[in-house]
Amino acid sequence: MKISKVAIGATIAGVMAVAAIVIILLPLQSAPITNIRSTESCKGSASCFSGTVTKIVDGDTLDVENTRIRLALVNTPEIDEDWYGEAKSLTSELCPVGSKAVVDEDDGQTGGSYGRMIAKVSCAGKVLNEELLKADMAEIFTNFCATSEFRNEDWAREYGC
Ligand SMILES: [Ca+2]
Ligand SMILES: [Ca+2]
Repeated sequence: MKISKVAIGATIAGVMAVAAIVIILLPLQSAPITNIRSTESCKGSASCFSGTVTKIVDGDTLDVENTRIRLALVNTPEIDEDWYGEAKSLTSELCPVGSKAVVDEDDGQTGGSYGRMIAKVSCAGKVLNEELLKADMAEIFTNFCATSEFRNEDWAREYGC
């Protein structure tokens, strides 16, 4: 009898110790990670993250946390073309270096483009891809309408997809 009581006591103590460890460790396991799928809206299952804008390369290309991003479905003028500077300035205004951007990788183009991730970028709630089209600073890349994850979004359809 004595032995079994001791055994029961030891078992209860053991279970409580394990429970305490689980309770302590659970919050650590659910600590936030860089993937922000649960808190911000991203489409598909490819990369989705938020981070600081670190460089504006040109109107349709920028670095977010040192990942080079090529905007999906839009094309702004190259350095030797008219409106190059204006398009780059608009991107700098909407997504200034140091501000936060949300990057939603194009699930239809996960292969990227020349080492750049193809994505939809949002800054302060505005979709950069859409704003460039609205301001007439970019053309829609109709060649990629068939493959892009974003082809059915209002802005893509409105400008030619
Ligand atoms: Ca996506
Ligand atoms: Ca371009």
